[in-house]
Amino acid sequence: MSEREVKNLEAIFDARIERDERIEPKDWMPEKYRQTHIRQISQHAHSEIVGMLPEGNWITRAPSLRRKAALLAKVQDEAGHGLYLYSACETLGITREEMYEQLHSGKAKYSSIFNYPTITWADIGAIGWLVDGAAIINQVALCNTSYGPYARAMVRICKEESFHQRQGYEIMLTLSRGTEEQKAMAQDALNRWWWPSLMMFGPRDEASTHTAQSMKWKLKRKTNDELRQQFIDQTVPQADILGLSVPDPDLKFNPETGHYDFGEIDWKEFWQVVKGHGPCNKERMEARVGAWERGAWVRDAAMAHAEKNKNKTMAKAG
Ligand code: FAQ
Repeated sequence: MSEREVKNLEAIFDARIERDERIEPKDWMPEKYRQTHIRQISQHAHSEIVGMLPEGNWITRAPSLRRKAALLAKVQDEAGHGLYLYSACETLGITREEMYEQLHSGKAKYSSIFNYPTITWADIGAIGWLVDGAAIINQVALCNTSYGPYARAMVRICKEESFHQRQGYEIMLTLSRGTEEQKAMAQDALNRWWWPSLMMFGPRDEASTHTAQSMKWKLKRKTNDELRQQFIDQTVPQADILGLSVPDPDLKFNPETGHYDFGEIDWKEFWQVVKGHGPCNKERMEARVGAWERGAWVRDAAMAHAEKNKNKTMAKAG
């Protein structure tokens, strides 16, 4: 294709973005748009399946049958979200195997939040309330993203995430209205999950590599800082209802801006976790790589079965 032809296609593409038209898999798109989407969607998919691990840790120890059933369903939903997202990403021309390889080799990232341990049952409440709460705020904006398959996956995922958030909040409510020990356990979980939840939204806008371009392409509809502020404004009143205190001495409602001012995030900790040195990075990767290796015989058997069926069908067709 000549340079002029590419320029023309780019102009048509930019105009479609400007008109808020959805870009679909067979449409022409700039290579950088495709690559940026592969990066973000695959990292999002990896986050869903790695995100199953901290909660999976509590399925056998949930305090009642009702809690166990709800947690099991939630973790299964996360596997489903991973599958929608891997499928959406495959429409951009990358295979599932390539994506897994990138996760296992450390080339692709997954959300920093899943590198923290789940020490008590209250952590399951805090994850639902805070981590799913943060995920919804980020993902509601993505329901309107410019790439069709990603936007459609997000609509479905958000419906399920709002159930997850409520089950987490209900655990926190039960604990905070329980015995002194239970309330202390809920407060301890909030203390440990608050700051990592704020980090989920990514670096400050001025330190964000991709935000400016992703906003232009309408991949992102809101910046990292805008979403983080929205999360804080929404979550602090929920903590008040629980009677728990947010572990930030600088947190204060600002009547002039109508938002909460908050303290400095420990960005050194964030980047350490992102670079693989968080409390559970090693354990998470061992679990994922181990599952992939142990599942090899299942994949081989499924492929052999599909091949056998294909041969049978061809023999019948004559
Ligand atoms: N963790 O330039 P930006 C969930 C990286 S789903 C690790 O601002 P971007 C559901 C970033 O990749 C949670 N790395 O990047 C659930 C980039 O590095 P790269 C996941 C991070 O992409 C709940 C570099 O820093 N959600 O929780 C993080 O424009 C409960 C520079 O950053 C999504 O993935 C981080 N937190 O903005 C499941 C949502 N933040 O790739 C189970 C979709 C940034 O150049 C249980 N993703 N980095 O090497 C997004 O909205 C965006 O990708 C952001 C980051 C906002 C996460």
